[in-house]
Amino acid sequence: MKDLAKRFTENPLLMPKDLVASRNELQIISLLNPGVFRFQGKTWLLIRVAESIAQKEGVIFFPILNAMGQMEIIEVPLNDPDLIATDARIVNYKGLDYLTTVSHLRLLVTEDGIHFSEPESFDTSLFGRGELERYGIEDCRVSQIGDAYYLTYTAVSDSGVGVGLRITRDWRHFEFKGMILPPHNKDVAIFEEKINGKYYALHRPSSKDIGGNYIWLSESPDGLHWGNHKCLVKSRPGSWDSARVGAGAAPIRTPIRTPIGWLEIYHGANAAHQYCLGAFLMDLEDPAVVIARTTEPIMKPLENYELSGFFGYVVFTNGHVVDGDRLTVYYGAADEFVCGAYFSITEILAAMGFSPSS
Ligand code: MAN
Repeated sequence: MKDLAKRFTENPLLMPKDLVASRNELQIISLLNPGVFRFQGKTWLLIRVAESIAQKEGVIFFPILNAMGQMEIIEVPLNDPDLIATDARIVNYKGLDYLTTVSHLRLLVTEDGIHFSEPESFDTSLFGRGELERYGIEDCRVSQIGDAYYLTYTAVSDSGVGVGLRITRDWRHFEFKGMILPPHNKDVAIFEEKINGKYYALHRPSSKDIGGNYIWLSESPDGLHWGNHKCLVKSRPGSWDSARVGAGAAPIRTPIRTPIGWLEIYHGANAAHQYCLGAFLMDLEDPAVVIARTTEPIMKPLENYELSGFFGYVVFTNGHVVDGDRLTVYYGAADEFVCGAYFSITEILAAMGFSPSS
């Protein structure tokens, strides 16, 4: 069965061997989940680079950043009875969770939307900083509000998974705003326009007990302090998004000529950790009102590079570019590659029951 995505024939656009690791002794395991923005007339990606050291047989390593921001490696024999290593992404050792890789963010630029390179005159790597980012920083959304770029990313440490914020105007200097939403939370997409004088953001708190992995909306007077939280979109039992849902990039005011709402592309997964994309539409004046949501995925893993990799059967997006009806989505495939696909916004709206004249 097909989906609504028109994948780039050049996919995968980026794979681990295309970039150089941040340190000699490290190797890049995955390139994935890019934030996307326009700057100086070009399209830029802020991709997640997941690194570890070369694996040896019979031993597992998991890297963490020490207080100086340098990587330290913990090494454990695979047959250690205190080790639970059933997921390629996370291990549990002596009752504590660790990631198998540490991620940083890397800046890339493109002229044609397809070929990317690290811009020479920029410091292209952003690393985790401080105690709450010891396991790395991941999956950054970039929202442009005026001339400011808001970077909201997953900050991981032994204290949990929360959301960090850095703000830049020139991609050379960054204001470090610390953790804006505490654990467990991720997938924060700030709206790129204020609504009735307030900032809005989608986010994804989760509870291990009552509740689930749902998309929430919150508002803020200043883009830093968030409140009036409302639960917006839930996982659906029996569906492709039965286990978790999370926002992609900033909502799109759409269609451009006659706005009917805020369109959000989101990811959903089932209990088997199979990730697809869907969409929902929020009211233009009051985004707490969800007008419509797609039933079937608008994109699902179909190509080899989506079905197998570091963690197979995954398409995940947190970055796109809008040009009229054309939505260019950049996405992580199989948690290992960066890929691109075009969508028609009209077709996504049609999948929710809106025709161009309705
Ligand atoms: C999940 C996955 C991983 C990620 C961790 C921490 O397990 O999304 O890729 O590293 O959460 O954010």
